[in-house]
Amino acid sequence: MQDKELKEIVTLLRQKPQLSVLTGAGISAESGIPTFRGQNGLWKQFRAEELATPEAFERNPKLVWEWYDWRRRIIAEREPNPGHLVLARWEREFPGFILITQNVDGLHRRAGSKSILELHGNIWQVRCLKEGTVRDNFESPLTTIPPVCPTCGSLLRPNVVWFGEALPRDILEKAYAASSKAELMFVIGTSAYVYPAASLPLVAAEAGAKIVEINPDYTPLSASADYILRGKAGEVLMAIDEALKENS
Ligand code: BJW
Repeated sequence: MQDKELKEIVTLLRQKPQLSVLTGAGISAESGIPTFRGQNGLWKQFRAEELATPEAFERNPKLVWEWYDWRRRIIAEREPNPGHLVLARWEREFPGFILITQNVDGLHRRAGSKSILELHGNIWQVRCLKEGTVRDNFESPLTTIPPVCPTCGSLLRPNVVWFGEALPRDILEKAYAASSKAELMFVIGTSAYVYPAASLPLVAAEAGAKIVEINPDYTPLSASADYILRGKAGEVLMAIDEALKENS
């Protein structure tokens, strides 16, 4: 851990800044949930364009649902890790704290976070293709693949955002607002590759926020970050949280 950077970040946090956090798949990696890109990433085993696009779903809903059912089963067996838990605590300690996540796994909520903007939807929700209604669905494994709407019998899809689809407008607007007003923004466990999510830290930086990146690897955002903590999200967040509590 980089001691000087850690101390400076703790000093900033003690000033109780307007704090926003953007997370990606890397924060759930320590819970045992595969990330998308990288060595054991989901895209190594499956081609993104075959599974995470509306065209793929139209072509083969059963295949796409099998992939989601497999991921839902992995997630259902896993627990939030110390990284999720620290962020849930920070929500209670920092007034105006906003958590923006690209993750669909629901682990932030399970860790106790409440003020969450889920940019890419939630894997535990389904949407009727005909009626557009959204429902929770925690059945794992699914008994019928592809699942159908209990009221009209039409095909259900996962309530997530695929490539080429617009992000939910109200959520995206809130995420831009939270980024513009942030004084400090943590960007944790994202390759910063997928837009518009990747533009949020740039909006925050442009508006004057200090940016802290937590990631074991270099990302396109690294060049614009004020502080870079190279390491695993859970370990780094625990270290910051412990330092924050010392002599406070
Ligand atoms: C650790 C760690 C540990 C490992 N601790 N860290 C502008 C420029 C260029 C392209 C575009 C643009 N605007 C839009 C586009 C197109 C496209 C896009 O961005 N393409 C890129 C590939 C270039 N964007 C879209 O299509 C978006 N839609 C859109 O813009 O619509 C416009 C529109 C408007 C009006 C009408 C119609 C359209 C939609 C994007 C949807 C993304 N969907 C997915 C799937 C969600 C559902 C599902 O889960 O199945 O979202 S793709 C996938 O990538 C998923 C993720 O949320 C997202 C980001 O991935 P993330 O979280 O960063 O994960 P990884 O795996 O990439 O990175 C993990 C990181 O963790 C790594 O850095 C590791 O080092 C690190 N790590 N262990 C900390 N222990």
